[in-house]
Amino acid sequence: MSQLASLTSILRSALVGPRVMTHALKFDLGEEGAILIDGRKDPADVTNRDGDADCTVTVSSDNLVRLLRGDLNGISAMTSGKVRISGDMKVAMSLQALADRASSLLASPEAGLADLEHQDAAENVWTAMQKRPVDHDRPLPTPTRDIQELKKDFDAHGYCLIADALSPEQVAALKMRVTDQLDGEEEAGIGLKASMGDRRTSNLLVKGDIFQQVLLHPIANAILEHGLGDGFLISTVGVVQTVPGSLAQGLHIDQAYLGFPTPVPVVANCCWMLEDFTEANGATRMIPGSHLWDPDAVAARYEHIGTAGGGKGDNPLGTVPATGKAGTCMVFDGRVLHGTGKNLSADQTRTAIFTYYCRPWVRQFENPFLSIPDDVMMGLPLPIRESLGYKPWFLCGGYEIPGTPAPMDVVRPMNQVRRLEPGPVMRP
Ligand SMILES: O=C(O)CCC(=O)C(=O)O
Ligand SMILES: [Fe+2]
Repeated sequence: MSQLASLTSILRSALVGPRVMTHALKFDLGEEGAILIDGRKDPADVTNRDGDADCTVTVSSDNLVRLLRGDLNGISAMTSGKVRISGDMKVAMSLQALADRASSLLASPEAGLADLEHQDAAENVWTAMQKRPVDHDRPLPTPTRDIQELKKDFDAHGYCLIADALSPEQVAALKMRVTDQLDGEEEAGIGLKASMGDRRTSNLLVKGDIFQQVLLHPIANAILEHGLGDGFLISTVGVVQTVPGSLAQGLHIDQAYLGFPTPVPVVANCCWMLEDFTEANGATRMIPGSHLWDPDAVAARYEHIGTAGGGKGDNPLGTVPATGKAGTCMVFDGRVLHGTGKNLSADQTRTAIFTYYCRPWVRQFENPFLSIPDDVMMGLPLPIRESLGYKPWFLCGGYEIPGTPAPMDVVRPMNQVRRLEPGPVMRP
């Protein structure tokens, strides 16, 4: 919703109740439009018509918000030229009564502006819910860096492949760090071994600054925003390494835990290939287009996570391998059927980092406020901290409603919480 639309609706709500205005007052917001309050009617009519008024207040929409909140003094706003009033000044006097009503709707200084942003966020949800037209005749994805093509692949097939998402140097450094970590966890007896026999680890943000780079990739993030809308969260950052003889994972969808089908993706995953992905070494198996299948058809092919797929951990029938050179990134929709491929090779591994994301109102797999120590958290780049949960989205995720953003320089902003000590009368 635009700021004009938000303000219009706030003023309309503010005028419900006892009458505060008996004339017509217009806010001329310049290029942003106009708000005409016709107080001759009861209840007052609030529209964006640019009609005649007894009094016209020329002001920017930002300053109107400040004026109504009481952050901008009317007299000084007039002397500084932020507000100009023409016509009947007496009508302008009713502005105070209007501000008294509207200020509670605009709440506190941050919340006032945040409310407007929240309404934008709410609007984005519905925009994101609009199903996009899909080209069913589109050939299967091949690696590209063209964002429009990537989006089309993502929409049509449920996945797309970003070519050269990582440089050979980045791939080499990440692979070395990942392998050391997997070996170290195994030696320490804390290695996570999946039933398929592959090697896994997660919570990578505490296992090296080097992992931050994959979370700041502009092309991957553009596709994720296309799929999940703005404000998407990091859910987990992990590794899957197939080893010779490791089995195929059962076909599954990554958002299965939601428990119901969704018309748009609610989670999405990025697979950062640190080695060439081939059919032999266990490239991820995909069923292209299955993100758009009827839920019953998905359920019929769903083979659980683990080795249940095909019984013997063979690559499931009807799947294609998502192959690509080391450095390729596959972004896939949380509704597409897929699974780790079987490693048929005698001597190759297949290593990948998986960065997994969810819409901003979904619970993350790794709870960053439990899984990331404070000092590591404060050392993370701001955009990463925001997408770990520091940035509220709509009314979700602030430290007080309405979505109050946390100050960015502290881990737990307890000193910001408005605490009211119960006095004697409030005590039982
Ligand atoms: O290893 C892969 O190729 C896919 C892993 C995966 O789908 C998962 O763990 O959910
Ligand atoms: Fe998966």
